[in-house]
Amino acid sequence: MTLDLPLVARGKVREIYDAGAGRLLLVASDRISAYDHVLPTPIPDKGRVLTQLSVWWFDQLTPVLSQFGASHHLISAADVPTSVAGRAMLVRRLEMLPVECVARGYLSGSGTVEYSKTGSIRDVVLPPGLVEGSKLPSPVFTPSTKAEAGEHDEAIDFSSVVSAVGASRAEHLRELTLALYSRAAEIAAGAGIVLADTKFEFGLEGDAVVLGDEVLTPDSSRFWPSSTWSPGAVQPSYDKQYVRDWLTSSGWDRISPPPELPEDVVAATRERYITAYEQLTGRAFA
Ligand code: PZK
Repeated sequence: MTLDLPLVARGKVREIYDAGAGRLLLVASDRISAYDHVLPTPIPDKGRVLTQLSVWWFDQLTPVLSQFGASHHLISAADVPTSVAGRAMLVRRLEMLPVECVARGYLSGSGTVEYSKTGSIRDVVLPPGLVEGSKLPSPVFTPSTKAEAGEHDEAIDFSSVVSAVGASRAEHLRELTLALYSRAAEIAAGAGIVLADTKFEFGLEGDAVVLGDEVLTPDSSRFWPSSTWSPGAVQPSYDKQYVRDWLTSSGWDRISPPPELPEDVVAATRERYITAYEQLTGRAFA
């Protein structure tokens, strides 16, 4: 697949093209990453599932965005080149803000690591006694920098957001991020899924804040099955658990190029993505 459009940016598993007239085309691939590597084996339909999930979330979140005088960047997921049908979004080109807006309702991953050392995530003080997977007393805004290629995002203080975008916009982003997370977590809970945390990226159109990127996919969020949630251990990932378990059992050293996945792991992982989509949206995946 090669689109005859100028490439604007390339991520590990997706690309952005210039679609002209102030628009971009966000294309999701079937590539999957694990342990900071892109695996050589694609997961069929992953790009379509994540794109359709993102489109569904944009629609679900429109009332919350409207309450904040904000909007989202999606123009259409239907009017895209045939070669990327179903896995691309035509979006408005924004002036992206240089912060990742992370909301956490549960303690996990890098949040647990930092909390275990300091009792806080940067300037956000948390109560004592929390463990990996704990539900937080209330959701918190833990912004991060946008890392360079190959680097990890780095947690930043709220004061750094203020320095980057100004005090009133920083407060607006925090309130909007928490409202979007809370609504999404409520919707996910109704479908038997814990939304542990998620990352949003916003841009500007003039002075108006616009929600960009992909939203609330397993690549930007941690989803856990509610049925097995149990704080005190790393929760099984909704989507990548078979992949991680297989890679671990394969003896791969996490440094060398990763091995090809066996077809049963590919099939089970594909089913997990589709089930997540169907469970969340209540729709059959086409
Ligand atoms: C934009 N990214 C991150 C996403 C990548 C990189 N609506 C927009 N306007 C201007 N810029 C962006 C967006 C969006 N979304 C987002 N980089 C630029 C990103 C996907 C793949 F390689």
